[in-house]
Amino acid sequence: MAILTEVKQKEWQAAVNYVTEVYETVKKRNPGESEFHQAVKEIFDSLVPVFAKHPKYMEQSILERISEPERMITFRVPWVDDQGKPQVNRGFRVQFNSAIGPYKGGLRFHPSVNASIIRFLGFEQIFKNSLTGQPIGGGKGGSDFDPKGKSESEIMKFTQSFMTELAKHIGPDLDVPAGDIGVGAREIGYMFGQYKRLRGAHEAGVLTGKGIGYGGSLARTEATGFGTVYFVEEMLKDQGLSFNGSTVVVSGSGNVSIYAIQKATQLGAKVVACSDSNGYIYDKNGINLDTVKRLKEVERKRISEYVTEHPEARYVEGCSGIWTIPCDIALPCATQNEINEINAKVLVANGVKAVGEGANMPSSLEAIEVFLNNKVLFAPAKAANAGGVAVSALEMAQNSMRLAWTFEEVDAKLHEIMVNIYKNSVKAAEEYGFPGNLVVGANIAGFLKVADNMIAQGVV
Ligand code: NDP
Ligand code: 2IT
Repeated sequence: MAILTEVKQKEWQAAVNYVTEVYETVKKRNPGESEFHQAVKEIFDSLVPVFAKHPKYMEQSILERISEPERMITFRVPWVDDQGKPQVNRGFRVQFNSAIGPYKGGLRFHPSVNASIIRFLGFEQIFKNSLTGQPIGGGKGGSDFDPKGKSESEIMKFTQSFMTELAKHIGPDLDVPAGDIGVGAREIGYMFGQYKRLRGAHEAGVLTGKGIGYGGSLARTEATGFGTVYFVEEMLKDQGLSFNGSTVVVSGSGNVSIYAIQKATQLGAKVVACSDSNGYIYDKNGINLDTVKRLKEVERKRISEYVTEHPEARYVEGCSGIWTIPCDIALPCATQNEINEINAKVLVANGVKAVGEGANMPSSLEAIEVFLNNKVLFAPAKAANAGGVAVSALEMAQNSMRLAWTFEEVDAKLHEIMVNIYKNSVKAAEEYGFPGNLVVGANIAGFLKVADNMIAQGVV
């Protein structure tokens, strides 16, 4: 027995050494890319039990291969503003991994976009897409273009110029972009139009999140927010808890937030706060989603405007203060690293029972530690927000079949996918010795499928 333990310790140490070594190489190869390093660290650390049990992945240099994108494209995006002045932005597309399907992942338009952000998002997407059970590889893209304050015509000109270059690198069986921060139905529409014009063909499956009239899927708009709530619902159910009667805080007020608020409310929760990058609103009686939808989806205004229509609510400048509001369930749905260690400690002190990540990497590594150490039920982004890309894959399937499912059909498939992701994450966590730790479980379950299929396809 003592010998067995010693052998196990040796294997564990070999796995730790391997992960540490490859992580150092990743840092050296991608200097200064802190978000990418953070995403890599979280995943690599979770995989130690896998390498300790199955040294074949180390022998196959799987981490070295999986952390280097198959292709990273950067390009100039020139456009002319309304004053007639030429402007230049930088465009990106990372085609990270195609082991289980064509590259798939969103496009982000935000001034903070750089190589680190794109690489972190693309890396996470590999494992998230694997978890969905759909045949999609990992990719991501975007630009440092700031859509805020731009006219309709500037948005169209920029978006067309962006697609003029991107079109050379994408296709329904090659790489299928969709939306993310700053890219919604309007931008997807302009991009699809430009792609169609350049290709001279209506290849519906080249983009997802399209309008319903030209190949979009019903329930794609709702999918990420709904999916996050479906996942958290499963996690709560396992502990005899539910959304019904709970107080919920949702950060952001964009696509993911709005539909997370809608579904949580439908399940009987009271959502008391949401935010944008300037500040947050707090309405103790529950926020009025119709107002938020109109302000954000139609009028494209700031969330501060909410209080002029609802004087009973309060607006507070600065978005991180939202985490000081006592709640049972927190759903960060805005952006990366929006919950730091201090925010996490305050949430715990105020009695938070569950955290569900609708955004990508919204909790810092230290914040995740705080949640796990304090037995907060924690639904990690890769698993919890996979509903968006899952329904994107269903959109691709409908495009290939040239037919359209009803809202109810797509929503039922989404629900089933989220339940399966939850079950598979729980199972992997248990099997590898970390019961209840969904960070470890989701990372391992997502990794194994990709790694096995990379090995099956040889060193490419
Ligand atoms: P939207 O552009 O629709 O909304 C983003 C929201 O987050 C806005 O309220 C925005 O405020 C706020 N926000 C953005 N950047 C910051 C920032 N730096 N600081 C504070 N607040 C910020 O994007 P989505 O809802 O689509 O995306 C939100 C998150 O969900 C992202 O992390 C994205 O990667 C992730 N995600 C999205 C999916 C999708 O299908 N759309 C799928 C899976 C994950 P403001 O208006 O002031 O900028
Ligand atoms: O982060 C994400 O999963 C998305 N932005 C959605 C990607 C997609 O292809 O639907």
